[in-house]
Amino acid sequence: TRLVLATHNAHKVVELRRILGNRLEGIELVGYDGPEPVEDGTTFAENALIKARAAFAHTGVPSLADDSGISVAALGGAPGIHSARFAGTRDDADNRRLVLERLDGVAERDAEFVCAAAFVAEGFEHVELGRWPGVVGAEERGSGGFGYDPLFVPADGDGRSAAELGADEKDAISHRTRAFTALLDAVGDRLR
Ligand code: ITT
Repeated sequence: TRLVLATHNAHKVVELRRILGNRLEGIELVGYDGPEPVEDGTTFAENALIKARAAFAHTGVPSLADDSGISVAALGGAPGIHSARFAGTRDDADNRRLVLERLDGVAERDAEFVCAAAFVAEGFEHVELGRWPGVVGAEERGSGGFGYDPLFVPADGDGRSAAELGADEKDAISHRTRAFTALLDAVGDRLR
């Protein structure tokens, strides 16, 4: 059996292979380099479904997609679904800098990572959300992970940023793990 990972983000592919690998033995996870749909949904869940539907339409192979980002309470939930292009480009360093700039002098730094995990197959679709609460730190710390990880200090941790965690530590509690674990639990045998 094959499953398409409907993302162009290489960091997500790495994490998804780790997260899904041990749960999907015997299933081949294939990458996706087909057309990218317009992500014009208004929620993480809608955009994840848009991406999974586009990949299924293009490949005919049951498809998984991930739409994710960071929501900062003091910024009214921004960057949220606009996380990938918050600073106008797709540059992660620019995006991080802009978040720190917007939070300059702001004491209330609650944030959460959110991931929507979508599965689309013939006549069937399902989406689950995963959340990872924390705060935006005062500055960037660590070199692991990707995207906003150097800024994000998990609430359930020991003060290290997500980029200071080992891959196994991030996988144990991340929004992506929570979303895809819930998806596999809900969809189960349909993946096979
Ligand atoms: P695809 O749509 O092709 O999957 P993308 O990078 O455009 O790839 P999104 O639209 O879902 O994906 O944007 C997600 C952004 O949120 C991404 O660029 C990261 O900056 C950030 N992000 C998501 N998960 C993250 C994580 O685990 N750690 C740090 N940043 C994350």
